[in-house]
Amino acid sequence: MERDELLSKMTDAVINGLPADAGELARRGLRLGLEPTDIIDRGFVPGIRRAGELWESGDYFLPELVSSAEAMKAAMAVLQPEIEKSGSRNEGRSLARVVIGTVEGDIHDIGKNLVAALLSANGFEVHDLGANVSPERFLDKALEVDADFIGLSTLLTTTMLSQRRFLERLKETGHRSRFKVLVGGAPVTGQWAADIGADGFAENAVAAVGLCRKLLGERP
Ligand code: B1M
Repeated sequence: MERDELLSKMTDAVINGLPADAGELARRGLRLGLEPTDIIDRGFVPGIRRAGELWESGDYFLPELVSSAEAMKAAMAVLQPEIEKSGSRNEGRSLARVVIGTVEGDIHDIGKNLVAALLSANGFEVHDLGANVSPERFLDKALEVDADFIGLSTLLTTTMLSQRRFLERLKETGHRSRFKVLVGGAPVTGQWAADIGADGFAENAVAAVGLCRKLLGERP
């Protein structure tokens, strides 16, 4: 199968909510020598975005969106370990420690998982707290592992406020200067990051790695 045909089948597998097909197509892409991040960005992400549009326009109901998310996750289960394996591990030393999660009230985790995998592949020690993470858990974990970065992901406009609340909590508890706080997720912008006093915003997983490197004083 040609590369472009394969990528478009990946998109269709997510739109049609077919996890087994998505997993198999991901494996086929790897066998063909495609980069895992390329497979995600050009094959699967267009599918989940389209499913979101169909849901928004009322053509899909929630069960269909859930099936699409399951197909996306099946592909990610194949590709994420490959991303983590592929990276430069900095000869056993981690560049810095990152605590990451999706904020309280939000269960979306596909994009956050991708950011975590890419950071890990690029030599960061990543502590992924999952989704629906309370401000207390973020802070406790960051203190426990002596994190350099705390990454807050959110996909819902309503839960963007949880990012602001976390930064306020850091200030109230006297820990603000101890951690660099990064925010991201589809509705988040650089302006929002500046408004709430975050240290940075990244549009996607590659940019998140660049931003962390930049904040460490390295070349992005
Ligand atoms: Co939901 N959902 N969803 N959903 N969903 C959106 C976000 C939505 C935009 C769909 C729509 O209306 N078109 C909409 C939000 C509207 C809004 O807030 N204005 C929405 C809604 C409303 C909901 C529910 C409330 C629906 C309901 O129950 N009525 C519900 C949420 C419940 C809750 O959380 N409390 C819900 C549920 C779900 C599913 C469970 C079905 C599923 C999630 C499965 C999962 O994640 N485990 C789902 C999905 C799949 C989506 C869409 C279609 C796709 C999200 C995704 O995975 N994208 C989404 C529509 C969309 O975004 N276009 C939608 C692919 C992923 C690779 O991209 O997550 O953007 P993304 O991550 C990128 C960047 O944003 C960035 O890098 C990533 C990789 O490049 N990034 C960071 C992300 N985090 C970062 C952190 C960083 C830096 C960069 O630093 C820390």
